[in-house]
Amino acid sequence: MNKVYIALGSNLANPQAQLTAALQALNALSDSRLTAVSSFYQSKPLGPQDQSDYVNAVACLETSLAPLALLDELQRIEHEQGRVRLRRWGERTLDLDILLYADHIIQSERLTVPHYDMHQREFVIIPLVEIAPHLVLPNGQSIQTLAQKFADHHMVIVKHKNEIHLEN
Ligand code: ROI
Repeated sequence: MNKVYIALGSNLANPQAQLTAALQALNALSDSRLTAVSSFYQSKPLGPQDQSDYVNAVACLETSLAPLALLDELQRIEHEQGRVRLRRWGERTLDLDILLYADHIIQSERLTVPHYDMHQREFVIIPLVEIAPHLVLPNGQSIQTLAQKFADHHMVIVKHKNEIHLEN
């Protein structure tokens, strides 16, 4: 089994419900099990400001799916939840990004892991440190060090992780 961290984001069509449905779908993947889910954070958009705030979270999935097989599944879930993406850096119903896949470094046409911009994004790093406070990235950087940069973030928790319940 491989430990994989997945970022979830939505700012259309009831974002909290989008994330909950996506977590349910991740939990139902074959040869996979969700082992941790962060709180849901409301965050200001990165990109054009004339769009709604996002709801973001990070989940840990233990899976034996290979990276591209997992990517196929994430894209299937995005499409099954009626993914719309209206413009580049714009609003979307659901984004599922592989942040980390075990300690693998992947640079292929379809997939870059670790996620190319994760260390710059408070809506990724803060939920990640919540569920994996001892994590070290493949380049040796600790999540604690990365999180220090966002110590004064202004995101609000809209659903606490203890309130997130998934069915089997
Ligand atoms: N901004 C926030 N706050 N959260 C996201 O998940 C998000 N996703 C995106 C862009 C448009 C870059 N901005 C975002 O894809």
